[in-house]
Amino acid sequence: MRPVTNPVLPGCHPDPSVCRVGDVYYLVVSSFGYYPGIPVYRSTDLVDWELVGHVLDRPGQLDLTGLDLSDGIWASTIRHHDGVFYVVSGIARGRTGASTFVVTATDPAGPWSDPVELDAQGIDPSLFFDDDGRCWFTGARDAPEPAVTGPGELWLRELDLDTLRLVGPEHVLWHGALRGQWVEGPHLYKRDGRYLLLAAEGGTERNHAVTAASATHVTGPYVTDPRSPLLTHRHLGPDHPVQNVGHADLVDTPSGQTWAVVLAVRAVDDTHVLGRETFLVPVEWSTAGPVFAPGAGAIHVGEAATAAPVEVLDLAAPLAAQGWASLRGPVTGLVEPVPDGLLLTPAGADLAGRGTPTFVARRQQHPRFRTRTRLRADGLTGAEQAGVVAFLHQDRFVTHALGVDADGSREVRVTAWTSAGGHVLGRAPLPGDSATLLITGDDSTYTFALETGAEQTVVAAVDRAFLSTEVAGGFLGVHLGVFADGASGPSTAQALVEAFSYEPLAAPRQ
Ligand code: 6LW
Repeated sequence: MRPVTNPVLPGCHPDPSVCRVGDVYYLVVSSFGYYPGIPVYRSTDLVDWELVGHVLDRPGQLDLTGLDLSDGIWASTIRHHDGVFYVVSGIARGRTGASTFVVTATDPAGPWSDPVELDAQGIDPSLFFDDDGRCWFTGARDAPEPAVTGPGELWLRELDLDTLRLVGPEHVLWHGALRGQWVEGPHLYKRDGRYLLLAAEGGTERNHAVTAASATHVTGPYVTDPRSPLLTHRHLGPDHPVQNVGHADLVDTPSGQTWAVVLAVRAVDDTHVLGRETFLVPVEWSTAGPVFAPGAGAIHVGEAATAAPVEVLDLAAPLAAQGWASLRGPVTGLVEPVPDGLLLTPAGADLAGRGTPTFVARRQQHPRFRTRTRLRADGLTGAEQAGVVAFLHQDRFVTHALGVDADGSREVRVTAWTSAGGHVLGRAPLPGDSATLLITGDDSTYTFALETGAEQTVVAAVDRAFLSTEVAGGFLGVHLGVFADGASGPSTAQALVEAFSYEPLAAPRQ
């Protein structure tokens, strides 16, 4: 096994779920309002992951129109049984209202089936295949009483694999170990003849924790593991660089070593912008049950996490295969690869709305980075603009775009957007039709600059906390991308993204 460099999936990759088939591991994460939905990653060592496809990549499978970007696809589970891959997931509308579905595939790279809706309330569905081949569905839903905040009850029902329907009686499994907040993210396993139930508790913020219970029968009764929480960073204080650890899924290597994938955030000054990321943690077994990160006490960020190569947008390959995504649906006709670039046509839908604007973006995956975008725009009028964006969600983003000023002269302007609208932070005149736009991020600031030859002119800078989850809310991490909006009707303007690169930057030497 290679040394673990955490996070193993940097940037917004929360709620990881993993399974193994032979020597190969497959992992899915939440995709919220992004399209295509539910990325599938493949690995042979649990450390290096390659994007191989998406579970929901046809409009007929997924309708996210009108949703808050932090709603949509939440925690899914991937499992493999008898030659078939299963993903159970749901479309969340608010933290407890979700429609739950199951999809299947024989190749995890796709195609996946159309979703089959399940008669299940709540969130965070999971599947467990018992030794006798029966499949058990578990999920998290509101508890009747005593009321806790968020889902407080983990429940189980059998899934009939022939009809893909939930059948038989429902069983309430557990109300968590901490009796506090958000008992969710259940996964069931069988170990040494006992059924092990893992849960995420405390909410996905600083109090997040992995807890456990076990039972002799799959339907219960489940007895709380008194060592719970089995993994958390809630006690390490706000200065620990890794926070919010929780939401574990277990997988065994072919030689019997157990690992957990969990979500966690990299916090700086008690805020994070990268979203919840996927970390890998070793697990050992004691007579009392699983021991997470044995002997280590805490999870740390690996050095190599900042030493990744520059990534260049490959115009000849599909955008989704390179980790680019749009908002709530496909952008056919709005964002089109052409021989000399990516053609953007300004749409009426804007980034602050709940539709599908002219926008594609990829995750910010490193605390320090630079994007460099060469853009040409023709015919922009009125409020139309085209450029680059550091985007957290529809109520929080910063655009760095070509447009025209009140006199009709070309300019570049940087605008900070909140739910109250846009606030222009800086402007610079633009002599021609094209510009090289830079976004640079570090531990304190996002800087938006114009590059002319060897010269860089800063147009505006924004405090990093402006784009953080702690300040702006939501479940997401910053994405970096290109967009065109502001059209009041069919637009004759067009923008061409001639080149885009994303470059991780090393930390300054102390
Ligand atoms: C996920 C749930 C959660 O479904 O956040 O706070 C949701 N907890 O486990 C979205 O990631």
